[in-house]
Parts: sequence; structure tokens; C-alpha cells
Amino acid sequence: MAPGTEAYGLVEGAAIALDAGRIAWCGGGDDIPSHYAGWQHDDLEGRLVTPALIDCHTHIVFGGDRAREFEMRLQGASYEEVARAGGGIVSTVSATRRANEQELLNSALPRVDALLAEGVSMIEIKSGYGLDVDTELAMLRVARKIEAQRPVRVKTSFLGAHAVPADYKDKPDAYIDDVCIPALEKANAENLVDAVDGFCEGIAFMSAQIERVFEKAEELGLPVKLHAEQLSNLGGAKLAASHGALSADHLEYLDEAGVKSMADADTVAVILPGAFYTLRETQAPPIELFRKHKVAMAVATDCNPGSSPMTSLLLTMNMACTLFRMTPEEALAGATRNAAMALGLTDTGTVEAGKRADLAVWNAGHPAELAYRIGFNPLHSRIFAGVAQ
Ligand code: DI6
Ligand code: FE
Repeated sequence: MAPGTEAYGLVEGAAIALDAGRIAWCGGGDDIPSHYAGWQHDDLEGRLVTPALIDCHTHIVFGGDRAREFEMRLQGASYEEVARAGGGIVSTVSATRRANEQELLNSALPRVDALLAEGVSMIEIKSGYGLDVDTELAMLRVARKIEAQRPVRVKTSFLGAHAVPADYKDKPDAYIDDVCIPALEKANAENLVDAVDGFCEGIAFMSAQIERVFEKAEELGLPVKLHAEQLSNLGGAKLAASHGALSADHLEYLDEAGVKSMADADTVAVILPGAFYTLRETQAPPIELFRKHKVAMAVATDCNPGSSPMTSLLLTMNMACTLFRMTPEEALAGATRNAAMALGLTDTGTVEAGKRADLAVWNAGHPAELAYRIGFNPLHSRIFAGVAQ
């Protein structure tokens, strides 16, 4: 075995048998069961094979861009100041409302393609730039359509509680009652929702408002997740954990009590270094406490036009290591096994018999290469549902 690969579970000279879109068998090349002898055989010439990557937190469907806001922030305005001045999330809301579904799809696909080119086979996509019933549903329909346009699986999250739109300024409770909850009910009736998310933050919603959305999610039988403790500690992760959340995401300002409540609920910590980097934050999430309390960590791009305009999960893995001192092994598990957990999926994220045959083949030897490189894509090929792409 190559030195230092034990933690990854790397098998040298391995073979993997694929059948009907699933992994039928995997193990050492010398141990292949005899009944596979006559099967079609592809020699990967010693390349590294990992589970296909999973981007478990994106806002990849949106209208417009925020390059102007980028300039403003470089001149000194903070993310919160931009948001309070009517920029930020609500400016993307205006652009998203103006776009039709075809335009939203056309603008999202190149971003999706950038992820696929790096071995991603599963993307979570949130609504949250509509903030009215029709546009929230339109975003989710577009997210679903992506699955028909590309060889990729999509999981949707309803994020109606993302920001208070201008027409409900200073009336967040009325927005939750009049728009967010009716939109969730309608989207769910159209089978557009796989999970329910929220943004618990001073510039968005307080925990009492998030709680009402979560109660509706529970009534509809939908799992929840939450943007929590990104810019301040409002107890969001604890609230999410008390609702058995799949994940709590961002978490820079989380304290140990919050980490413990996540551990008790098996809530995955989704680490989003792209937003930390873009906003030039200085407080890193409590990685050491997640390790201590055995909270599973995922990593994701948070692809969105404001705080994380990035479409590289490999760069995200690199940032998780360099900015937060995660190990390359944690970063890879974070973009595969733990990302699957953050989406409530048990059929993907590892190379094991019975799992989906979603694999990435890399021009790499040691798995640490995936997180180590910057701006270089070592993908050789991607296998989606057993089919080489
Ligand atoms: N946190 C984020 O990082 C994104 N949403 C959220 O709740 C940012 C969204 C944006 O700035 O457009
Ligand atoms: Fe986000």
C-alpha cells in the first residue's frame, strides 16, 4: 500500500465490478470472484478511483450576477452593509424574478458542467432567490430539470426563509405566513422539495421564525437543514439539531454546546470555505470540536452569486485544508461519504458493493492529490450509474 493511504481505505491494484448501475463487487484485483471472468473489462492503468464527488450545498440556480457587489466589498463595504443597502441576496432576487425558467436553466447549466468536469455526480440545489410563491417554485422546477439535461443527480432544498424580500421589509413574520409556508406547501404538492432549509441570521430570520418553517416541514414529512452561525451565534445549529436536521451549514460562530447538540442528533456539519474566503471572514468553524465530539464534516461549494461564486469542489477541498486545517482525508470524505449523509442518502458516497456505481477516476496516485492541487483538474473520467461519461 502506498505510504499514508490507510485512512482513506485505499486498496492497491483494486478491481470493481459494476452491474445494472450498481457496484456488484469490489476488492483486490487478485481476489476477483471467478464468475466475473468473462465480463467486459476496462483497465484503468493503476489510476485512483474514488466515489464520485457530491456537492451537498449549492444555490446554483439564480439570475444575474453580483460582480458590482464584489467591487463594493473590495472598496470596504461589508457583506451585511451591502445587504442592508438593498444589495446582496435581494438584488439576486430581483434578477431571478425577471428571468424565466428557460433563462434560469441556461445560466445554471454551465455552472453545473464545471462541477461535473471535476467528478461531481450529485448536486444539492436550493431555492431562495424567488421569495415569492411563483419564483420559488420556478427555481425548484429548474433544479429538477437539470437532472434531465445532464448525467447528474439533483436533490432540492426549499429555502424560502433565505432573506426578507423588499416588499416585506421589517415584516419577517408576515413573510413567513403569507409567502414562505404557502410556497413550501405548494412546492411539496408538486413534488419539488427533498428537504427544507433556512438562513438563521440577523440579516435573515430569527430562530422563532425558522422554527415555524421547520414545524411545517415536519408536518409534510420533509427533513430539515439550516444555514447557522455563519456571521453570529443565534443558536441555529442547536435548533436544527433539535429537529433532527440532516445538516447545519457554515458554523463559523458555533460554540461547544452547539457542537454537542449536533453530535447527539447525528447532524452533519457542512463546512463552506468558499463563503469564508470570499467574505474575508476571520473566525474559522470549530473543526477541532467537531473531531472531538465525532460530528461528521462535509464540504461544499455553497455556489451562489454573492458569498461564494465558485464552481470548484476540488478548490473547496483545498480551502478546507488550507484555511481550516482539515486533513485531505477529511476533505475527501467531506465531498463524498459525509456529503451523502448531509443529504440523507445511503446509496452513494462510498465504493462498496450495493452502492450506486457513481465513480470518479483520477490521473492521480495518492488521494491527497485531490485536495493538494490548486486550479488543476486531475479527473480522467466519471462513471455515472455505471456508465462512463
Ligand atoms: N448564506 C450564504 O452563504 C448564501 N446564503 C446564505 O444564507 C449567500 C447568498 C447570497 O449572498 O446570495
Ligand atoms: Fe448557502
